[in-house]
Amino acid sequence: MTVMKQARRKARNVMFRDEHPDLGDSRREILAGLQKNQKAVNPKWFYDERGSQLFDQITRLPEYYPTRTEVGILQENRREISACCGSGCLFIEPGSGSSEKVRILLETLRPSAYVPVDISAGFLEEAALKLGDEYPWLDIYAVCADFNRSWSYVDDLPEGKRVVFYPGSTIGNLEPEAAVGFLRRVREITGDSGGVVIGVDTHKSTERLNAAYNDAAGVTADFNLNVLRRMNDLLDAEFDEDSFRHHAFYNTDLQRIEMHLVSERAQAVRCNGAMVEFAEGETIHTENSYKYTIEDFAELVDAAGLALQQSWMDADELFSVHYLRVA
Ligand code: SAH
Ligand code: AVI
Repeated sequence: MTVMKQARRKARNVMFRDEHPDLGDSRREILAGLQKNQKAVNPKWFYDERGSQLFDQITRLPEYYPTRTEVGILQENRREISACCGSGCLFIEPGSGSSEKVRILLETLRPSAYVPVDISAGFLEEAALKLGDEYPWLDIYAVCADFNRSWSYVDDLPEGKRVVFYPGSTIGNLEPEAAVGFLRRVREITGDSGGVVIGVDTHKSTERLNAAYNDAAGVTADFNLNVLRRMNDLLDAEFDEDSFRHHAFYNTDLQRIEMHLVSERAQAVRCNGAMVEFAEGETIHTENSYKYTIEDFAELVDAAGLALQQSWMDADELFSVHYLRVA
C-alpha cells in the first residue's frame, strides 16, 4: 500500500501520493497503440510538465471558449452548485491540472478536504502546494494517478460525503462507452449520498469548434506534437517533430473533434527497439473531444446509474455544468 506522505516542499496542509502508472506498462500500452491499423495514443500522454503548461496556455487562447465559458458558469452559480454539494464534503477532482477552477467554489463550498488527482506529477505537486499556500485552512490530498485505473487512494481519505468535481469537459476525451464506465466507477466511489459536479462541452457550429482546436498562435499544434517528445522519453523513441504536423477537425457524424498527427513523409521510427512504419499522410490519432447535447448527456449519465439533478449553461449555450446524483 502506498501511503500519503508530506509533499517535497514542506506544507502543513498538503499531502502527496504517487500512483503514477509503471513505466513498463506505459511502454506496452503506447506500443500497442502504435501497432494498430489506425495508430493511436491515449491523450493522457500529452501531459508532462510541458504538456500541462501548454494546456494552460490553450485555456487562455481567444479561440478556446470552453475554459472562460465554464469559469463564468461556475462564478455565476457558485452558491447553487455549493448548495447541491453541501459544505463539509470531500471534494475529489480527477484531472485537476492547475486546480484553477476549484478556487471559484472553495469559499462558498468549504469542503472538508480537496483531492486533486492528475497524471502530470510535478505539475500536480506545484499546483497543490500553491493552492495550499493560498488556502491555509484547506487540507489537500494530492494524488498522481491514472483516473481510468487507480482509485485505491480513496480508502485512505477522511470520511464524509464524497463529491467528484470533473470540469473542463475532460469526460469528452473518453469514448462514450468509457465515459459511462468512468461515471459508474465514480458512482461506486461517491456512494448513494455523494454527487458529481461535471462540465460538458456542447454542440455548436463546426467553424467555431474547428477554430478552438486550430488556434492562430499554434499552441494546440505544439500541445499535440508534444506527445512525440513524450514517446521519445517514455519509449526511448526517435520521433522527429518536424516530420509530423497537427491536424484537428470536427467529425460531424461522430460529434467529436479529432486530433491527429500526420506523417509528412514515408518513414520508419525506432521505438523501444522496434521499428514503426508510417506511409506519407498516415496519422496517429491522439485525441477525441466529444460534444454532447443536454439530452444525449442525460442518456449517458442514466446508463451509469446517475441522473442530472441540476444543470447550468451560459447565455449562448456554449458549455454546460451539471450536478449529478444517484438515480
Ligand atoms: N480540470 C482542469 C484541467 C483539465 S485538462 C480544468 O478543467 O481546467 C485535463 C487534465 O486531466 C490534465 O491536467 C491532465 O494531466 C489530466 N489527465 C488526462 N488524462 C488523465 C488520466 N487518465 N488520469 C489522470 N489525469 C489525467
Ligand atoms: C482536456 N480536454 C477537455 C481538452 C479538450 O478540449 O478536449 C484538451 C484539448 N485538446 C486540444 N485542446 C484542448
